[in-house]
Amino acid sequence: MTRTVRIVGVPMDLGADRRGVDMGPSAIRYAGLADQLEATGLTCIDDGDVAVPRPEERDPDAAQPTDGQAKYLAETETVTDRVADAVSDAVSDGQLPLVLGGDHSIAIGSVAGAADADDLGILWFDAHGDFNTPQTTPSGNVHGMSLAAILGIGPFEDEPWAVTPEIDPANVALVGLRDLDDEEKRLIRESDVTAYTMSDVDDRGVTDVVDDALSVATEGTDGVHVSLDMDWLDPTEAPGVGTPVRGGVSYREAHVAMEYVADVGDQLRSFELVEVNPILDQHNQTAELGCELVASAFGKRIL
Ligand code: EXY
Ligand code: MN
Ligand code: MN
Ligand code: MN
Repeated sequence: MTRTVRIVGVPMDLGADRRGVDMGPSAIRYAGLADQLEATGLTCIDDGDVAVPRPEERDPDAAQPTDGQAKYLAETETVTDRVADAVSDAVSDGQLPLVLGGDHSIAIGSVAGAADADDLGILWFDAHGDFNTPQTTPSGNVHGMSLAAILGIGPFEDEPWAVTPEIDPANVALVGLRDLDDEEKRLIRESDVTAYTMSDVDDRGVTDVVDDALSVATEGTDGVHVSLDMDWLDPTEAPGVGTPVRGGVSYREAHVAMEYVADVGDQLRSFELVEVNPILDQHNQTAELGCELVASAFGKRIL
């Protein structure tokens, strides 16, 4: 890959319950992201962080809804617009945007910016479906709704800031599912997305599944957005995540999946690394592993 990588940090934690994921961008940089990318032969520009509304900037009177709603939706809209601008600017400059989270709600902005009025596919690595809506959510956390928001599922169809109309659900693949809510399962089944659970990975092997998932996201599209939620991996490999779930992929399974991503070459439109929460780690190992996986996705090879 010869493209220049544009790093965009998004210290966002309003979409999740546990504090700390706002430190993800710093932890990933501290883990040596720039060195990993340069060792892969890539030039990278670090645009710094998108501004996330600080507590003092928020409307003190805005009562945060209780369960069954979406918390911090106004702030998420602001962050979405800022992320979309940064990502769209990188794409229009012919660069490869690398978005660093921050909780998974930032994907709403990443995808909006990456689509750039083209037909974009999405490959979503995650233990979770992120397919809840404000009506079905058990937590009110937008990081559990971000893919539903992008696709305009349910009440999100009335939130134009959240929806990327260029995304056809038939070009969306989820890989690694193992923790879904009942209503979320129904919404996934009713949609045209392709969902590969960890049972599929067990049955077929990760390379077979990722190969198929990449076909779903690239065939008939102008490019693919890859969203890597670090809770896709097993918590023994990536403990520094806000919503860990046992039974994730191994270190080598994650790397070979990223090597398959690298094989799509210039069809890779944008990439995001999310849900790194360094305060839940022992030695920033989740951020370090995230940097390694990004390098594999951008072409680093063992030999
Ligand atoms: N399904 C649960 C919820 O909607 O609250 C948990 C979601 C976790 C989402 C993480 C980012 O992947
Ligand atoms: Mn520009
Ligand atoms: Mn997620
Ligand atoms: Mn997740």
